[in-house]
Amino acid sequence: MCQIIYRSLGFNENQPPQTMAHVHPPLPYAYDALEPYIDTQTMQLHHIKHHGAAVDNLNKAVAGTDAEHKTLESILASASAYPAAVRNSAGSHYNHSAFWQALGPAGTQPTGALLAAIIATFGTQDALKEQMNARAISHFGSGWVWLVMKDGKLEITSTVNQDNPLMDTAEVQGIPILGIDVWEHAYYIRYNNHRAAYLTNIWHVINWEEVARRYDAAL
Ligand code: MN3
Repeated sequence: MCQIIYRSLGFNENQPPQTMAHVHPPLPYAYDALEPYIDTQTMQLHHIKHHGAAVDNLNKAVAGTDAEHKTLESILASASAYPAAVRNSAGSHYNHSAFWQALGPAGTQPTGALLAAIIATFGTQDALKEQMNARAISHFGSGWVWLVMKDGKLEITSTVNQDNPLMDTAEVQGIPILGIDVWEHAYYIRYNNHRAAYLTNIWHVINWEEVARRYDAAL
């Protein structure tokens, strides 16, 4: 299943070892595509500077170590075995790559098996949003809130810093279906300290087609 996730994010595990350097993928839409919910300046800084630095730091942190030729998924699955610089930058690279793809211009809605699972688990789509937002608002400091598949069921969890549910260190391990960045850099320019307002608005720009695709792949 991890292979599917890995490929689905555009990484190619078949690259020969000498070209295994981790690559910063381009944003799959324009920097202003999420306006007015996520502003252009935030998207530029977040994608180019924050995510770009994570990829650079990851390549530096693994250089000359036994992690140098490991896939990103392999590093995450053994996160406890690596120093903080590797764990943080690998997590950041995975989390942000998945985040960009799970966002997109407003207008999509959950459908099919994903919608059925949301109704079965949370009652309504709004209840899912409310529960994820409550988890994100109560999350202290920087981190991510997640919708994961665990033992065949949807579950909400959160992780600190750049950790994620694929890491062997995660309190709740599962397949990430949707991750929302709750670091201040994700919202501070437009929303200042109003994390709740950011969380209310981000649901307008969730790419439900991508989220449903991940759910189907995880089944
Ligand atoms: Mn971020």
